[in-house]
Amino acid sequence: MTQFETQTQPAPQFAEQAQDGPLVGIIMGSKSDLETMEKAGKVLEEAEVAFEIEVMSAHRDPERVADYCRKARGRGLKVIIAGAGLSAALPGVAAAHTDLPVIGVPLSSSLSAAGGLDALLSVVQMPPGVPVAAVGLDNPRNAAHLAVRIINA
Ligand code: AIR
Repeated sequence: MTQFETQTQPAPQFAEQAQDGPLVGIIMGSKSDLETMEKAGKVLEEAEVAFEIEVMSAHRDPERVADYCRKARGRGLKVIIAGAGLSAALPGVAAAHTDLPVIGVPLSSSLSAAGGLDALLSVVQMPPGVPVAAVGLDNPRNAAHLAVRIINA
C-alpha cells in the first residue's frame, strides 16, 4: 500500500507528545452537533492523534470560546476543528483568538436555511487576515484528516 492509498497516516512521531495532552481541539456550537462532530474524533483515534472534544457556542458563550482559543497554543494544541450550524460563527471567532490553524466544519440542522448553505458561507467567507480552512457540509471526517496532515507537515 502506498501512502496515497489511505487518506490519513498515523502520526507515531507525536506519540510522546500525545501522552502529555491533546494535539487537536474539537469544538462545536451545541450538544446537538456532537453526534456529527464525534466522527472527527473517530478519525483522530484511528490516526493515534490525541484530541479533546468540547461544546461551546460563539453566540451563547463567547467568553468561553475566547478563553479556550487564547489558551490553546499554550496548552499544546496544534489544530482546532470547529463545527457549527446556522450562523456558524464559531470557526471564525476561534481564528480571531488564536494563530493556530482552524478548520471549520459547516453543519446542517432542521433550522438550516438553504440546506446548510447558511453555515457553509458563514465558515468560508472570512475576512482577509483571519483564515479558516473549511471542509464540506457535515464532513467532520475530512477536518480530522486535514488536521493530521497539518500535524505531520
Ligand atoms: N449555534 C449555536 N450557537 C451558535 C450557533 N451558530 C449552532 C449550533 C447548532 C445550531 O446552532 O452549532 O448547529 C442549533 O443549536 P441548538 O443548540 O439550538 O440545537
